[in-house]
Amino acid sequence: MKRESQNVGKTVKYMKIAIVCYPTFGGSGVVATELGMELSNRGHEIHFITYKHPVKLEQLTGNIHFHEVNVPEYPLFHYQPYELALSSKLVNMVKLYKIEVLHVHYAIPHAYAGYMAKKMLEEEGIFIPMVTTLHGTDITLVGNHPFYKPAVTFSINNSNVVTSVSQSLKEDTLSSFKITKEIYVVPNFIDTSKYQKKYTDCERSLLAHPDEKIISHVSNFRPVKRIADVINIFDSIQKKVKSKLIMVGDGPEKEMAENLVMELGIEDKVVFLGQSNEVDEILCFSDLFLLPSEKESFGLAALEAMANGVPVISSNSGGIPELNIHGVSGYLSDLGNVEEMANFGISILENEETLQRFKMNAWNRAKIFDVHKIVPLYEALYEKALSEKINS
Ligand code: GMT
Repeated sequence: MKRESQNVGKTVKYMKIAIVCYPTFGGSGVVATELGMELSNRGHEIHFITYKHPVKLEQLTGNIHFHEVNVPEYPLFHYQPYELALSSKLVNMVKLYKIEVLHVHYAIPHAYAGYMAKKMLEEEGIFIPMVTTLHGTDITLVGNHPFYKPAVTFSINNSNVVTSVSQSLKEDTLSSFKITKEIYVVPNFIDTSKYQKKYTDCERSLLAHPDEKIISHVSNFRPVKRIADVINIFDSIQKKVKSKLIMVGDGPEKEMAENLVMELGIEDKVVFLGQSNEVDEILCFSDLFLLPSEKESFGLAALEAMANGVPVISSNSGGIPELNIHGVSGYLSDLGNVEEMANFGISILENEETLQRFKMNAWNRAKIFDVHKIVPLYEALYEKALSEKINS
């Protein structure tokens, strides 16, 4: 079936696409889910295949399906074999729904399971191309471990198409692994049309007094996010600019963060909200977003903040400089330079005109990463992967 694509004015074939991802609040799962929803809006049939209903998947429509991967418990197994169950599920679903493209998000173990499914299907004369998207920690942290490296290298090199979410992640991948495939950079994206109204209508008085600024941070509170830096940056800012810190998310560093807040005596100024599906509702109240991460392949949380018109104070790690522009949409500092980050934050917050300028710049920067510009890049890569069947 042929149709006109919404943006690029080029003919795109409707495809049946399986998306394998983590169903959690993590960035890779969010990107995969948003991608599937947008592809379905564009007419494709989408099959999410994972162990739980993806948290961000709002509703299942006629052309969005969810297939749960179950791993039967058996006492002999010290570790339950998820990859085995996933690859078998993929084989069954590809055959049942005549799925044409397999898009796996996060190399471990999805690319590995996808490769096994692809090979099993080949035995039955079915060719299914696999697109692998590298998201960050699958390369920079977990995948780099010698226990995983050979399998990660193999699965990347045996994907039909490989994408990474930033140029920086592409370079990290090429320098840490022996990669023989071309890696295409397809950045994270956001549907900016959802934010247009909220950005101007936001009722910030619900969270703070009119003379207080609101600073926020959203993450999985893992060590890589440098949660102590977030608290210390805020502590310095609040000494100069009356403000509140809203911490959204949950994870291993939360208790440490709560203790640090008590030690600093700023309990009345810091709110821990836990995990939330309403991040935009919180961000739209915010004046500043903090992301001092040690590693960040792209920084989806920062893009979400910018789409809400929130300037970003960040480290210059990984792919963040490809998103946040120094002195325009926020500021970037060397990792751990808490004092400079705080001073940059103060310089934005203490002057209303400056704050408004940075807010507008953040919003304009976010528009570069609009879903309608980025998703056609994935569509083109699916077509490229499919063409390998015709050419082989
Ligand atoms: O940030 C996290 O720790 C979650 C992680 C994930 O794997 O879900 O996010 C990664 O993928 C996101 C989506 O592509 C990127 O925006 C994040 O920068 C990246 N996180 C890291 O590289 C630490």
